[in-house]
Amino acid sequence: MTSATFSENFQPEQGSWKRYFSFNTDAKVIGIQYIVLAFFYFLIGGLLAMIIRGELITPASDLVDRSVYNGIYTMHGTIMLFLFIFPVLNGLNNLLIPTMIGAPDMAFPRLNAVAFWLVPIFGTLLISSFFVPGGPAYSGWWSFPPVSIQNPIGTFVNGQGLWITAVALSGVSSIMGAINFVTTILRMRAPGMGLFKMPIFCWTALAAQCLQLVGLPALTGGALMLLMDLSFGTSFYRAEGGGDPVLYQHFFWFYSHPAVYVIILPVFGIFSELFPVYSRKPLFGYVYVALASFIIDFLGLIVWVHHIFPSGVAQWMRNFFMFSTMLIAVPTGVKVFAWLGTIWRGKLRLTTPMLFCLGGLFNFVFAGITGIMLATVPIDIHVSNTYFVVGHFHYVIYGAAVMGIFAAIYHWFPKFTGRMPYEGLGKLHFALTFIGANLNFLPMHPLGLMGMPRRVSSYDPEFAFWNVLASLGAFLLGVSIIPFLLNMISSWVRGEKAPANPWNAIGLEWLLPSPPHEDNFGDFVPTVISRPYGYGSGLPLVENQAAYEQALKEN
Ligand code: HEM
Ligand SMILES: [Cu+2]
Repeated sequence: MTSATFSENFQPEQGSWKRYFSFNTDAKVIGIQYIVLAFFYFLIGGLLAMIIRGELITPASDLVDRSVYNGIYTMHGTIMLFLFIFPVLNGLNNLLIPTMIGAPDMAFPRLNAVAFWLVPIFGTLLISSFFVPGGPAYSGWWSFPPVSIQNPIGTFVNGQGLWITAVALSGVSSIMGAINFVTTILRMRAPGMGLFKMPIFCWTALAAQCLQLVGLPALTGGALMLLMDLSFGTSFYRAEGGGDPVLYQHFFWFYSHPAVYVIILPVFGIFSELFPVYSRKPLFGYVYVALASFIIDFLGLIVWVHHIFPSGVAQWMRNFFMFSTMLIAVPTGVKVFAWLGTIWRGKLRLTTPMLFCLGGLFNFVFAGITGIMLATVPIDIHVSNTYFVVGHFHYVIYGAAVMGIFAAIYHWFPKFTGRMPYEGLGKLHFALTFIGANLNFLPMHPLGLMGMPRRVSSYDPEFAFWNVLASLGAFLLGVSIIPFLLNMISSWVRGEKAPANPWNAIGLEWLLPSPPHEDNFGDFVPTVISRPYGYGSGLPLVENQAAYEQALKEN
């Protein structure tokens, strides 16, 4: 479509909904495919969470069998991480990276589609393990040996085997994605967009995807060795055959600690994009926020042992990993202060996306404090494997990351669907989520300090009070999804038509019609002349900005 004229290129595209069910190589279609599929799995993972919290509302083990319970929390964790959070972020990357940097598509569009279609394949493999003899894997989402290399039913097809295969495939898909995102960001930016004129979301995506490239081979390789131990009787991790079970823990956490930054860095990017828009102020400390992402990367790669303090590691290692973990508070703090500096004395507009950002930031700061507590070896030894840990990471993941993702969805919804989301439903969704998440996950901290272990389906009655609160919070979170789904479906079908730039934001994607044309700017790629976030400065972002805005107005 390179023969379009300037104004044709600025007509919104009318596509058929059928392309969302096809092997399509347009990054915007793939992005939406990822996001919708991820939310399908979110509902399944959420249903399992409801069963977990339903079981835990009373001290007795009365809702599901203990062995079923083990399978349920394992599948909850695995689905939420590998089938919800990573796919949904890849979806945002697909939508935002090419449009934000002025590229027509990803660098390798077919590879991109293949990476996406692997998700329903390994998702089906994983979910089908509910129906194989012996049920799904039950050794937790980390699958530590020796539990994970027991093959009690002795067959090749079993829940644990399916789990490993799915996780390995997820690794393959994410490696494909990472190669694509890194190449796209480094090679396909619009003229004039030097690295320090790039939106922060692209910086954080770049940092996150570099982590994927370093960490995923360890996870994928480690998982394949686990599969061999499980199915072919090798002894990589089998102590009786001379293997070392702790070796697996190193492989696993060498990836899975950085994975938390793969999740949270893009959310930092979202905060950095949205706070300036809804405060009408430039991002405070742009350069420091950008560079802090890579300092977090570096530190994130040398802290993984904090997950295995109690598994028997040398004392010097404990000290080293305790201090390296604590150091991450510095670049993270730089970002938090930059956001506070951005909203400080700004003209705040409390729209749905802004509320999700503020709530997410609040929860993130709380999670940061409990994170420093966990990094301290004596505290960690005390609360490790208790509900304190479950509380901490759900504050990070639900409280901050999922909230940030909702913020992003509301903010960019008009751009990619061409329709406005409903504010009232959005605010209701926010209120239920914020209250539900805090009610659900705050009580897990006193529970952990009191000594309630995780991964149990029954507990001492002294823990009952906080568990009831947590379960009520969980059910509230379950309900919170209803206004969200209602909003997404009804506004997409018959919401008000969205203008090109409904929030008055500055950024290349807002110079495109809503929804953008298949090849984005086509032949009319703008030349970037200033830094992003020039709110209040009056400086144009690109050459001939007025012409772009005029063309948009005429269509
Ligand atoms: C309504 C929302 C949620 C509730 C009520 C909930 C509840 C729980 C509970 C009670 C456990 C502990 C299971 C146990 O140790 O016995 C758990 C584990 C876990 N959750 Fe969630 N969760 C929710 C959402 C999420 C989300 C959004 C994610 C990630 C995106 C997530 C990731 C995990 C992980 C990784 C585990 C560890 C699984 C394991 O122990 O094997 N959860 N969740
Ligand atoms: Cu960690």
